[in-house]
Amino acid sequence: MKQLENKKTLYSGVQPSGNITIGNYIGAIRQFTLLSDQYNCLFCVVDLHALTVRQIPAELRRNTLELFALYIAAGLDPQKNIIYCQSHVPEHAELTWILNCFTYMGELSRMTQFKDKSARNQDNLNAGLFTYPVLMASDILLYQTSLVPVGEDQRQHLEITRDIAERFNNIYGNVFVVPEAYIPKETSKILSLSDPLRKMSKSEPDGAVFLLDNADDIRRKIRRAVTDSDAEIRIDIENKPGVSNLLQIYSAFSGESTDEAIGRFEGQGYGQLKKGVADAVIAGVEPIQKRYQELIADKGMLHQQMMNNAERARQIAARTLRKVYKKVGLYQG
Ligand code: ATP
Ligand code: LTN
Repeated sequence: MKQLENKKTLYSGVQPSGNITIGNYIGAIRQFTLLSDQYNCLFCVVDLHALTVRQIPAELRRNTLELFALYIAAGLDPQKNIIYCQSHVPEHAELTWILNCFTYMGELSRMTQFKDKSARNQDNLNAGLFTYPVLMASDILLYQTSLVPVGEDQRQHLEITRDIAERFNNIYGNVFVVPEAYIPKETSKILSLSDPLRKMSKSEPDGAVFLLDNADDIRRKIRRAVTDSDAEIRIDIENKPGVSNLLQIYSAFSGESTDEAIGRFEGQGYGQLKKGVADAVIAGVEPIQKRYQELIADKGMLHQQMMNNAERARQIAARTLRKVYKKVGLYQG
C-alpha cells in the first residue's frame, strides 16, 4: 500500500462520442495498459467533452457504459485503477470555471482542434467547443497528474494545460503538479484507411476499424485500405502514408517492431501485407471482444463499479478544488 502511495499519477480520458477505433486503442487505451503498473492511474470517460458536439441522449448514455466496459475489457482493473465517468465528479465543471478565468481568448483561438471542429460544425459553434481545453486541463490538474498518455492530436492541449498550471502556480504558489505528455512516436497517429492523410477518428467512420468490428468487416476494411502504386514495403510517412500506417498497425497488434514487420513482408506485395495486418488485428481484438461481451452482459455490476470509482475519484478531486477555492479567495467559512 505504501508503495502505491509513492507512485506518481497518470491520467487520461476518451470521449464516449462513438465506437472506439483501433486508433484510439493503439494510441491511447493500449498505452494505458502498458503503463498502468508503474503509476496510480485514473481513466476517465469524458462525457462532458462529448457534449461539445450534438449527441443523441440515448446513444451518449449507451456509449458511456460501453466505453467503461471497454476500458476494463482492454485489461485495466477498476480496483487497481480509478476508471470513472467525468460528469459523476462535479469538481471537473467547478474547476473549469475557475481556470476559465486564467485562460486567454487568444491562446484558445490558436487550438487546431477548435479550428478543425468548428469548421466541421458550422451550425453549432458553441462556447463549449472553444473552452474544451480548459475542461481538459481541469480533468488533469484536479488529480495532481504527472503523466498524460495521449495521441499526437492532443499535444497542443497538453501544452495549454501546462501553461495554465504554471500561470496559476506563479500567482498562488505550488497548487498544481505541472503534467508531462506521453506521446510515443510510432503509435501516436494511426491514419484513416480511406484517406491516409487524415487521422483515424471515431466520428468519421469511413476509414475507421472499430475495436468491436467482426472479423469479416476487419478483413474487408483492411483489404480496401488506400496504399500507393510502387509496391515497396517500408516506413515513409511522407511518401507512403498508407503502407507506413499498415505497418504500424501490424506492429502494435503483433508486438513485432516495424523493422521486423518490414523483414517479414518485404517483396510479398500489398495483398499479403494486408492479409497479415488483418490477421494480427483480429487476433488482437478477439480476447478484448470476448471479455467485453461478458462484462456488458452484467450492466448492474458495471454500474456498481462505475459508482464506486466515481466516489474514489471525488475524494481526490475535492481536495484539490478546496485548495484552489481557498487560494483564489472564495469565502469558505
Ligand atoms: P472524435 O472523432 O469524437 O474527436 P477521436 O477518435 O479523436 O474522437 P478521442 O476520444 O478524442 O477520439 O481520443 C481518445 C484518445 O485517442 C486520445 O488520447 C487521442 O489522442 C487518441 N487518438 C484518437 N485518434 C487517434 C489516432 N488516429 N491515432 C492515435 N491516437 C488517437
Ligand atoms: N480531449 C481528449 C480527451 C480528454 C483527455 C482528458 C485526455 C479529455 N480530458 C484528460 C487526457 C487527459 C481527446 O479529445 N482525445
